[in-house]
Amino acid sequence: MLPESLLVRLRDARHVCVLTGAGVSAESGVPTFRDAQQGLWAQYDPMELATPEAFQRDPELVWRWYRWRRELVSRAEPNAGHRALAELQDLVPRLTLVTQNVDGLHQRAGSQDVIEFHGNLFSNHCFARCNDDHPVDRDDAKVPVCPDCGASVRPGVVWFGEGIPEEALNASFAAAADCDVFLSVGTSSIVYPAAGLGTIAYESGAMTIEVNPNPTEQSGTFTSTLRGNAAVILPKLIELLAH
Ligand code: BV8
Repeated sequence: MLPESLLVRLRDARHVCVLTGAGVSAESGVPTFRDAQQGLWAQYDPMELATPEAFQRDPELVWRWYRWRRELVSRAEPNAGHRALAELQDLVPRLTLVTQNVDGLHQRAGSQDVIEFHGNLFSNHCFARCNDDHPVDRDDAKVPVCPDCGASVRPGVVWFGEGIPEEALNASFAAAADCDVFLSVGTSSIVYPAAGLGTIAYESGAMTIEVNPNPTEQSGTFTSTLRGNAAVILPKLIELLAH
């Protein structure tokens, strides 16, 4: 059951900030980042592939992995958890949705102004960053070549060791510091700086809630935790909030 104190705080909130991770897309059939990879990719550790060094070492391998993920995500549908967060934006005066996910499922569920903290699977850009926009529909089987400078084209995601896009970083930190309620949904709270947002919110006086079927490294730092799946807990939260 959901704590009455959370419903009271949500009803009175002027600004709610939500951080989502791969667990929100789990019920859409998209493996979480630390789930065992499927098929051919079971032999690879995502941490080893999601780096600029991996792309420089073997661009075709990394490009194929992202192409496989794009195809998998294209076949997936947003789930009740994504849809509940899209409804939440109409139930509170201000909602900031920050996602670590690169699958675009929040936007397909109807969420507006999603902050994509780690970029998006369906955008590509020149590896030499000669000009940051390339046709989104470049999904060739082989690594495309930048038409302007001849360097490789790479997926438009933030790899380990790369900085978060400045606008996304600043907007997310500001929202965490300003919100009255912070929901951390479906993330293991391992990857920084995203994993630091909950603490910023808590130290700024917000009520912070972790929604996750499993405990995480940061469970003890939240005001409270709701143990369960996002696609179950979030719709229940919306139902109670809307009535
Ligand atoms: C950076 C895009 C500096 C690619 C990803 C301290 C400060 C700053 C950096 C660091 C730091 N300490 C360490 C670092 C380095 C590193 C880092 O955090 N490493 C970790 C491993 C310790 N951070 C970085 O490199 C970041 N860059 O800070 O660089 C810098 C600054 C300026 C200039 C240059 C450099 C960049 C990190 C971004 C990496 N890119 N993704 C891609 O997707 O291929 S991160 C990747 O992990 C995904 O985006 C994923 O979202 C993210 C986090 O994982 P989760 O989403 O939490 O997923 P996970 O599988 O772990 O957990 C799923 C959870 O869901 C579980 O808890 C499970 O229980 C739960 N769950 C399951 N089912 C459900 C559910 N929950 C609800 N409902 C369900 N049904």
